[in-house]
Amino acid sequence: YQKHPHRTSEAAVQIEDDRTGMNVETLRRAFLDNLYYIQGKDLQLATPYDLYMALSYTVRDRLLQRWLHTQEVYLQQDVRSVCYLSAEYLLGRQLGNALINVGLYEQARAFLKEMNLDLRDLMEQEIEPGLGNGGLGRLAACFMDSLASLEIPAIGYGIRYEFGIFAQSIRDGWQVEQPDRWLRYGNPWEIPRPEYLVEVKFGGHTEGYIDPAGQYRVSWVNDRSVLGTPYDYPVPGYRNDTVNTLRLWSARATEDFNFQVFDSGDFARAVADKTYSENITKVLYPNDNTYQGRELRLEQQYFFVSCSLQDIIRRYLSYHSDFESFADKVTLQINDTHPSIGIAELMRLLVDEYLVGWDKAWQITRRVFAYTNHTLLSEALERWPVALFGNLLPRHLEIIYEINRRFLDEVRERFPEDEGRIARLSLIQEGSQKQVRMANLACVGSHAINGVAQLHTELLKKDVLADFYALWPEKFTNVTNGVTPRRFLLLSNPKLALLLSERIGQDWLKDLDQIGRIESLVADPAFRSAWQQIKDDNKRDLAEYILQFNQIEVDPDSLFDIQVKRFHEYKRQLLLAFFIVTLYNRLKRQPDLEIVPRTFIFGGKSAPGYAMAKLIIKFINSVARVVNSDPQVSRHLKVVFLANYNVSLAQRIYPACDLSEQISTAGKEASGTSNMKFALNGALTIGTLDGANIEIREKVGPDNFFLFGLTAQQVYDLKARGYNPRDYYDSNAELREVVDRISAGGFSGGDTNLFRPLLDSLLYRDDYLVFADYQAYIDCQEQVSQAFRDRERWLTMSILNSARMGYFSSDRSIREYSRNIWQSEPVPVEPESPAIRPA
Ligand code: GPQ
Repeated sequence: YQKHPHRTSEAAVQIEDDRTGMNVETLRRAFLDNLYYIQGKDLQLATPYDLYMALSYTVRDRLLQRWLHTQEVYLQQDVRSVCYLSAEYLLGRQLGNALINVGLYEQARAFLKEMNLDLRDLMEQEIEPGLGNGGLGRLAACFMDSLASLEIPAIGYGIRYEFGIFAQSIRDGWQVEQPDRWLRYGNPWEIPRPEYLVEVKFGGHTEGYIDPAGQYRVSWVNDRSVLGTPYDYPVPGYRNDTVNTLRLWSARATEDFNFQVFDSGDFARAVADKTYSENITKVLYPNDNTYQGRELRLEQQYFFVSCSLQDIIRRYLSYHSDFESFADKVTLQINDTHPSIGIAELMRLLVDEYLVGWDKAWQITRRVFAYTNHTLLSEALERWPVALFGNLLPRHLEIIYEINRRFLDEVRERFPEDEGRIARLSLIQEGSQKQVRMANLACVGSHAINGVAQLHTELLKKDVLADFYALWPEKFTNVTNGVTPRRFLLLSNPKLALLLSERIGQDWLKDLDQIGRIESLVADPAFRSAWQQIKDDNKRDLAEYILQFNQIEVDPDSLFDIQVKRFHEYKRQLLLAFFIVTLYNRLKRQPDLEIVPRTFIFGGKSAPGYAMAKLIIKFINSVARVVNSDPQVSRHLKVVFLANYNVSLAQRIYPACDLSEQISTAGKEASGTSNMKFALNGALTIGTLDGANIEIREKVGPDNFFLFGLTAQQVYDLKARGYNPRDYYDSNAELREVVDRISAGGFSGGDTNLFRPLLDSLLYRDDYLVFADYQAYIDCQEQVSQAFRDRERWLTMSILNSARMGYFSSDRSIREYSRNIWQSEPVPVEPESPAIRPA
């Protein structure tokens, strides 16, 4: 008898738990188990989606232990936590990211391969959570990833929109929107927590009363309320044992039916009331960088902020009996002004509900809040009509008036008899329609205010928030944006990631500055040819996608010239379109002209109500049709519009790019973040001195960046002098030729009206200086072509761009927030048995 018989490797596997085990055999068994018991399918019957779900549950099981353990550690150590408040999180697909962060990507690939399944195919099944519009929402998602990867205790709060950003299709060249029913097939990445339900009040009026201690107080007598249910999403750190939480709120009616109405026999109205409450979290407003004063939007903002603050206070009070250490345990970052109503809400909760005195409450509020501004566009600044605001949130309006009264008294003391200044600083904009200025509320109620790139912060100080800067210069800091290298290099460009790791090890994934070590390989022939090969492969992959979805054959050897981002006049997609028409004109004039072959790729959504942006999309598709179908021209040029640009598509596009278009009017793009993702993947940038372009150029070196155009100062001066776009039209023959061809119906089948609004806006206003920058842009594109002709030179520049992008990791951004704004420290979470970390 042998007590320990010889163990086969299979027997050894048995000690692993099927919900936590990390080796290939255990994973395979767990996958089949989940397929059978959750999806109710076996391998024969399973659809690709079933397989995706089974794998997702298998990964989720492995996150859960770490997740619960992390939360336990946070609670036990009573840690200081970062609460990130954002109306948007543009997460992108979860499965690949979770596999990578938890360290199971290779294992999953291996056991699936044994079953003749392809991991990438399963990952493609996931419908991405599109709970954001663009850069602002994506930044929040990168920050959540970095917080967990840096082991910083944090929780993200937001809204669980039932419909995320609309799906875009292109019909006859026009954008058509379809609702994004992303939850239709279930969602393995969320866990509802109905036990943490909270109530949010709306409407009604306020009443004063004297409390038993003889103190005057106010109570809010609301006329309706809505319940918020949290849905928790795990946020795993990269290869550590931290799993933070993203808590998204979903609105529910307080009672299933209004029984009074129900009893009166009006069943339909009773149900309609319920539907009304649940409308609050129905749909994401599809506006980017514009403000639209809709009541439902304010309801959304207040709803999620109130839910979140109540949740934060509940958690805090489970360990504390008063608010003395609240500001030591909690810090609240507001992502733009969308959550800024939180400043009034925290005051209301402290003063009215927890009976903290005003001064004390104000001291706490100002200590916990910090505000990030994301735009310089004045049309994007939120201003709520006082009447609308007071109807929805009567108590908050009173609180804002009181904050304002005290604030303006202070200002008057510091700047006596300066009524202009008072008017500009006031939280209330006077006039025929009084408005609450949310940016002013955010500045007054925060201890820190930051912009998202150096130039942006400087312009905030000099212009948009100049009066606040004069008052409190010490509150202002800059934190330049960053992006996560896990999703935007490792996951999206696996071949390049592998090359890096082979040459410099894997440290770059946790410390992107390490990517600088490839600079010493820039002359290494094997490295160079591997780099080129990978770019070519990635371009071929994208060409295949284009063939499949657009039925356009593009040349993978051509220069891939790409502009993907939301459509907005300030981002100047038109400038690139005008360059294409310029090349078209040259080729029509001189058919034997030898030009560098280019594939122009556009992608991006327009706000459904933004007519000019939609017309620009139509214009680009019209140019595409003419160019691609003209054999004389399409030998050299192709124009492709990729429909429904989203995070998943972005991940395919960045690795395949040669030239990244970052051509906004200087002084308009707060930072930009796709500029970083492109350069990190070895694209060169053609760009203006705007947003983070400036810092990118500084880091990669001016020789490795194609700069053109007016500076922010020159833009300002030109407008101050009086800008007349007509002068440029009159004096520039090629520009005139472009305009005239469009005007004559050259891209609209002879229709001279279709693009009239577009041309008129340029000829008579040109707010974004397309004409003023046209020639500089065309000249700069000529330099691009010259550089691309010299493939060795281009390759060197490509490598140097990636090598010098270390600074633009969102890990660096988060370290700066932690040090300069949050004063928060990492809290490492130790692995808890029986979780076994893979090699
Ligand atoms: N941004 Cl205000 C958005 O994506 N949506 C918005 O509503 C506002 C700003 C962007 C901004 O345009 C980019 O320049 C930034 O890089 C991004 O926020 C993140 O800061």
